[in-house]
Amino acid sequence: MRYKILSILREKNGFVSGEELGSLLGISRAAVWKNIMRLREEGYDIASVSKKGYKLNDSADILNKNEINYENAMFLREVDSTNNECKRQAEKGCADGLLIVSDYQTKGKGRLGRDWSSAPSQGLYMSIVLKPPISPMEAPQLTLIAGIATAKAIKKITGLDANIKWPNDIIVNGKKICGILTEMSAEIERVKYVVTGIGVNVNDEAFENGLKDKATSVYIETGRKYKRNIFIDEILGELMKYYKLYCEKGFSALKDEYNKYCLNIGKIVRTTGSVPVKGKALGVNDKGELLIETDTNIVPVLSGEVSVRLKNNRYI
Ligand code: BTX
Repeated sequence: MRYKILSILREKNGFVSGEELGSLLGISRAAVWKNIMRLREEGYDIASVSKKGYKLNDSADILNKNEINYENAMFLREVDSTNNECKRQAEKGCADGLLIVSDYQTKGKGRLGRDWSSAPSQGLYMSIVLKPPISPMEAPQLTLIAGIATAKAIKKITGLDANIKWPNDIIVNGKKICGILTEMSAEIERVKYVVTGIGVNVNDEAFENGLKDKATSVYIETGRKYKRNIFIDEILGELMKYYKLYCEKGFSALKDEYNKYCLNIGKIVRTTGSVPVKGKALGVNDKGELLIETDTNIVPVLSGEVSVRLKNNRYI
């Protein structure tokens, strides 16, 4: 009921009396008031003025199911990590496509046990459970697909020139604005499920010392605060479109799109594995491997890390 009140307030875009709301919805004025109080508790900014009624100030950045165009979603105020929660839900047999969003992560994580700084109500922390018909070797491709979807969404919403540092970082003006972490549960031949987590720095005003030089946010880059639900809708819209194509045709159908955003191309890179490969990055191949042209041959690198040259701590 309260979300019906919300949509009426949005539609009318001005004051609506309690009486009018009550008669439109067939409830008493006292019931209207109760629902208004609940909406306020959820963070909606609703003014009430005697003899005029209620008016919504629709600029609040609120995350809940009602604010996005995606059915299969769970919203949490706080969680250790949305990836962990997705894994718990997947182990309980949740449906393909379950999305989990949290306003805050107490143990947001990156790759290889690293932390993902997840300040309350600032960033977007979302993960999705996917059950693609692929082998475990192919699972890292989901990171690349999420990368294209997110870079494209950031570009579309903000106009920022967002690009991907292979495989999983989205970079704006030389600094990391988003990270993507894919984890999986698999049998020998087949993936049981994949969890792809996306963290976007949206409204963060600053980063603590260790991150100051390498992290940025949409707010820092544009000077504007954004509603995080806009990012959820845009990222999911793109992700589902690319995911469908991927399930039908494989990663080769998305390779060119990825390479459009891949900022490593043409740069000298070095892998950080035990036997480092150094050379010029040529882009990804049909499997999503980064091709590196060394002095002697072209080497495909499947996953892991590549370092790119930094200038003043920024990716160039
Ligand atoms: P990564 O291992 O590539 O990057 C982690 C590194 O990035 C950290 O060691 C730190 O240097 C830097 N870093 C940490 N926090 C931030 C930040 N907020 N902005 C920019 N740089 C940062 C990247 O791993 C994958 C991150 C995925 C995060 C999402 S959030 C939703 C989901 N839940 C979860 O626990 N992880 C994913």
